Amino acid sequence: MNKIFAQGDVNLKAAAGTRVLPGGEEDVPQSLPSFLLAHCGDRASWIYSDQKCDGINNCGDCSDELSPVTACPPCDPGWWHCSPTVFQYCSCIPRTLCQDHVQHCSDWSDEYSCPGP
Ligand SMILES: [Ca+2]
Ligand SMILES: [Ca+2]
Repeated sequence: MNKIFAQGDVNLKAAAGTRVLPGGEEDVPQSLPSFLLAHCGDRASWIYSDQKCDGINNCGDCSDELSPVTACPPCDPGWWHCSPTVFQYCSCIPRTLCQDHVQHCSDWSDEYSCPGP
């Protein structure tokens, strides 16, 4: 006798708990609608669609924040455009990191040019 497992429900719950890892390492959950998901540049990793262009490096290679995979608008008003020195960001850093006496941009513009939050 063949049993039919309701795998969709199980996968959905597992996926909802895996937002921690940048660019989930596991397979794309088949049970999620494709519009909720976006592939990273290496195609093996994926993120939730709302993680695109949120300023955070979710894919690990910034492909969720930078072209060619993603066309993101310029930094939001609360962000400063520079080349970050920290892995977490891609082309903008939160202005809360400006004027804090710690280098967050490769050209130090967060400390010398950015007016602050
Ligand atoms: Ca992101
Ligand atoms: Ca800083």
